[in-house]
Amino acid sequence: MASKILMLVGAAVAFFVVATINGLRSNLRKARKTGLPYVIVPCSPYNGCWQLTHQVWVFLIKLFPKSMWEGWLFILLPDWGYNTGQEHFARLGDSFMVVAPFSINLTTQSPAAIHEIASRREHFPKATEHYSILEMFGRNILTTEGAVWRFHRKATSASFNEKNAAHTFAEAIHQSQGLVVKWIATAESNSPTITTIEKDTMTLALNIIGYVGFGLRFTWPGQPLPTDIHPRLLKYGSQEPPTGHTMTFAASVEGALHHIIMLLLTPTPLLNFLSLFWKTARSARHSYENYVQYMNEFLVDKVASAKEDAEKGVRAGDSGMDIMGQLVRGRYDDEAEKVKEKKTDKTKTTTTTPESTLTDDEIIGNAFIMLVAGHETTANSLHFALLKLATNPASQRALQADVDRLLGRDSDPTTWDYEASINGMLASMLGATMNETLRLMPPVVNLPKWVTPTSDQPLALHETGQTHILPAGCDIILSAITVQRHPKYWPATSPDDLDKFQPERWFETDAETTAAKAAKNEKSNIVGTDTEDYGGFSGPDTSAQLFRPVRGSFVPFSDGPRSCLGRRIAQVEMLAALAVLFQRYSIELAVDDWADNKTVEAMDDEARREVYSKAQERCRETLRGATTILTLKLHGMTSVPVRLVPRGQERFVHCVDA
Ligand code: HEM
Ligand SMILES: *[C@@H]1O[C@H](CO)[C@@H](O)[C@H](O)[C@H]1NC(C)=O
Ligand SMILES: *[C@@H]1O[C@H](CO)[C@@H](O)[C@H](O)[C@H]1NC(C)=O
Ligand SMILES: CC(=O)N[C@H]1CO[C@H](CO)[C@@H](O)[C@@H]1O
Repeated sequence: MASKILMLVGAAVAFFVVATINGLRSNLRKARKTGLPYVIVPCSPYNGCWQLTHQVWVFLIKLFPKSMWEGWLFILLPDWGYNTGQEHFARLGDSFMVVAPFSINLTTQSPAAIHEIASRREHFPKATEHYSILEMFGRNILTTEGAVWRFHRKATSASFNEKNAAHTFAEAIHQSQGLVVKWIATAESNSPTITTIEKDTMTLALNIIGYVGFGLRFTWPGQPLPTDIHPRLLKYGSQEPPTGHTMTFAASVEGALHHIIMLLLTPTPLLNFLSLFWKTARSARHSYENYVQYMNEFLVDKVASAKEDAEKGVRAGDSGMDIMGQLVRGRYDDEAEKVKEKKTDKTKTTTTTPESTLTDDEIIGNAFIMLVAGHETTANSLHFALLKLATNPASQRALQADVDRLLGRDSDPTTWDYEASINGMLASMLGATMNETLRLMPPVVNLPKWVTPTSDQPLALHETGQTHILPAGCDIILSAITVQRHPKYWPATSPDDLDKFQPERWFETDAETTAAKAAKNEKSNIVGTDTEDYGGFSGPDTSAQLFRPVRGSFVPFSDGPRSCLGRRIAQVEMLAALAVLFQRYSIELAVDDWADNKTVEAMDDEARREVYSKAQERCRETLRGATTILTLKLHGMTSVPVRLVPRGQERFVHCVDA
């Protein structure tokens, strides 16, 4: 018996070894055929086993002489693009193959290749397998490809128009004012030290996405509920758990998103078991169950509202942003149309072919994906933007000057007009700060694509001047995080210049690198480009008067038909929040670790600059420690304490870098 088992194990091991060798050989052949440089690694970095145990292996591997591992080990380390920047690309070139026994990838930071791959959607589909876990509630726009994706994109993109962007602008202003109230004073003191602003930027983004996704008006603790809410929707904005629920809707969304990785990876029975004795699992389950219950009720309520409106002849999209509501109402639009026609007394009825609509699961799936896509991404970007401004006082002051110029220092933010202001805001230090933050710390660091499994695909590369044939089914990683610091495509004054936060670089119009010049004459003549209009904002990406990055070198929202549907919404949110905060306040790093308030009070400017420089250095170092779990952010317990102070009462940012 024992010998039989041994034989079986032996056979399994032998089989595995042979399969590994064969796999490696075959992938190596494919990689060589492309003519690109390649790196061989023992396993895929996304291998679950490696991800769980890599620290042990890395420790063991590093016991060997450096020359044995320095050429490939980096590939297997999380966030190598963020941590090592140009180092490995400088050695290997902008595009190289990664070969493992069971996987083969192209990794590229060539802007032209990024742009081309993102544009040729049918040749290089999105690698949706990486996202399939996000289908827990139903198929949706983010996780599908091909005809199904088109259908989801069409259904959801209807909400992303300029009218709704204006509504979102107003809501973002309102929500940012709630944030200011929270930050500026507590019962004990004014301008208290805020140990971490991340939790609050998450709440801000959640409150806004609650509006964008569901048409809800969430409130900050202590704020009165809005009065113009349909009674049916009251319970979703409630600050106390409504009857039948054990937590508020906002808390359930926050909890479900917070525990998303656990929820995605743990089968329900296991989660239920773990929650018997593990608090985190209990909290995850609790949020999840509440969220699911809310979503089901929501669907029923939205259907009821949609029916009422259809009877009145009101069409979807007439009443502010509400993606889920719009998806539900889409079903009733035909009816609304008929009612309208009757009312206007038309004799001929146009026969509209009813398109098939999304199922309940798909509506709930898309609503969830809007939360996932639009919550943490925006929250992180704002979080980082605020910290960068606190660390760079000169930029902060320039931004305030722009806010004064564009919107007025004493104006009431609730009177700001979207249409009149948004372009100026985008083209000012507000837009530059947003862009510079997204350049340095894009929430989505890599864009996963793959070569269609049905045929090899040619890809012409600028750098080599050659066309390379990529094997069918090959994975592709578009390295957003590194191309955005590529010295060949971004004007730089010193080697580390591109690692610095300098929003002013977005105004350097005469910094004409040859590449930038080329981009201006560039026509999109890529064969296979998917040029259909898939909705979302289609206005110009950058202003002609400003610095314009080479196409493919600035891709925080990706590029091509699969680019971010919420780009305009995200921009509007961030610009509104920055404008509200800096119109009347400054953000300073807290120096509590080096000096107490009394000591600071007694300091002259020189001493203030010195103590502030310690906080600046600490902040830069903390931000270098950001890591990716779904998005790039400060995970774990790290944070940077700051204070929000009324303008004119700054302790540091008025005299640092002055
Ligand atoms: C700073 C904020 C944001 C950033 C940096 C960002 C970035 C991105 C990126 C890089 C993608 C492409 C992902 C891929 O190809 O793998 C994407 C897709 C998407 N984003 Fe955003 N996003 C942001 C905010 C938002 C917001 C606020 C919403 C919704 C209101 C949103 C909705 C979506 C959707 C629906 C997709 C999928 C589009 C498709 O596949 O057709 N995003 N986003
Ligand atoms: C300085 O004062 C603020 C509030 O006014 C307070 O939150 C902070 O903890 C104080 N710092 C120290 C080191 O006492
Ligand atoms: C920032 O980027 C957006 C588009 O991504 C663009 O419209 C805007 O002009 C840019 N702002 C500046 C100051 O470069
Ligand atoms: C970094 C990288 O490229 N990883 C991918 C390589 O390809 C396999 C599948 O063939 C993927 O699972 C990895 O994510």
